[in-house]
Amino acid sequence: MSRIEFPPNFQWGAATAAYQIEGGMRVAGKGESIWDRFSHSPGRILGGATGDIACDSYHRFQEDIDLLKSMNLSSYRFSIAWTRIQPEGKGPAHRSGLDYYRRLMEALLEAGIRPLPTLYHWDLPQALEDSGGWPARDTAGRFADYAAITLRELGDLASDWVIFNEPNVFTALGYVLGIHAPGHQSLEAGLRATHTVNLAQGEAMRAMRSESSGLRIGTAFNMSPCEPAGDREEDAEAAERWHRFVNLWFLEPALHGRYPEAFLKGVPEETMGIQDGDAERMQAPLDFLGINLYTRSLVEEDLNDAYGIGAKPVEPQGDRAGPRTDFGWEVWPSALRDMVLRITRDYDRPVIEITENGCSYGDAPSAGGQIPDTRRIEFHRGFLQALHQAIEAGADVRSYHAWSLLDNFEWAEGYSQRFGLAWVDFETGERTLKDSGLWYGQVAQENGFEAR
Ligand code: IFM
Repeated sequence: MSRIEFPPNFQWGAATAAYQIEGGMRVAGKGESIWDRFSHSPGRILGGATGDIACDSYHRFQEDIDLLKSMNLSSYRFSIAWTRIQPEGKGPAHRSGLDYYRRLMEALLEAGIRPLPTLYHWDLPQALEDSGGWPARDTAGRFADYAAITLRELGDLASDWVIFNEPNVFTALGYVLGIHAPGHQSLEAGLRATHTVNLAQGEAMRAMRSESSGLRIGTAFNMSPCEPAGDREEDAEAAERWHRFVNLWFLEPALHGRYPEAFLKGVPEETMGIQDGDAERMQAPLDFLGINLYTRSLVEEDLNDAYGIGAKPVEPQGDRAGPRTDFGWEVWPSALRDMVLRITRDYDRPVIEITENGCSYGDAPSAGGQIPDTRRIEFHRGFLQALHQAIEAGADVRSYHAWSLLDNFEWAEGYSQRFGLAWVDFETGERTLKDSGLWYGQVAQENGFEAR
């Protein structure tokens, strides 16, 4: 057995998001978000679940911090609900919303834990959706105003900030596929949304920097290494185009002010509403790249795909396939190594933070109250081992955040998918560390573990 040792000062953390854990939907003047509206619309969420109460972290955040402490974690990634700061998505800051996040962040600092806030984890104010949502160019300016207000008021409590969570996911699922809020099904709206988000990323970064100095700013990109499904050259080219769309569509504009060549017929500039000067506006020289990674993508050529990318992901089959989580996602640990090394190679060794990685398994408390989620331990062990290989090969990775600290509201799946290191009893709100949480706490304390 050899020991896997992470670099000194490596940060061990866990992640959550406002709508998924906070509850407190009707308290202290909070405005309605697209997820409040969507989850209350019949037939949208499995079992009719909503985030009205969720893990009740709005009232129980000290218990969450106690869990982080008991696992020896030094970083907590959470998100700020825009509608607590600006209930209608514009106008002056709402004092009680700011006070909530101030109390949370002060308590984290008190516990010796880095607060790593995300400005946008999918909960757009409904009032902004009513005036066009992300497909409307104006939303970029509204977002930059919100970013400025938030940094003005809370910038003294955190130096490290994440702008967006998984822009490729919320634009595709919310505007093209319609399975997430706000539930639209329009390719054109989805493409326009991607451009507004890219503009917003640049504008928000400039606004944040003008409010507070010494910030480290990143975005959490949902990434997945794209491998050709077959041996044909066409599949290899399709996998490369898919990589550009899935992994780089929000990264290239930020770092280089341009869109990657993902589409067969070039970037659909007119559909996206690209204007003169946007190349400069989109630029956001990120200080670190957040990577959220769950699985790999196998891709084959499909010249009839709706986007015009000429590619589609396919399910791994037979002996090429890894085991599945309860969500059906393939467990493929080397995906994390491959993705981190590809980004390290192509972007001149950027600073990387793993902002999410985790798995859904439903293991429930045994009669003795213990939660024996051994598959989750194996999942994290495998991915951490792969991440360590990437670091050994030269990647500059500074942190790892398990998704998630708590079982929580898993979007369209309601409460059916449990990703937590801690079990949550949704009747009582009680939290109990699972065996994986106990194991992860030891890894954090020892900054490594014995390899198998
Ligand atoms: O729960 C989500 C999270 O909000 C964003 N990344 C993926 C997680 C699991 O689906």
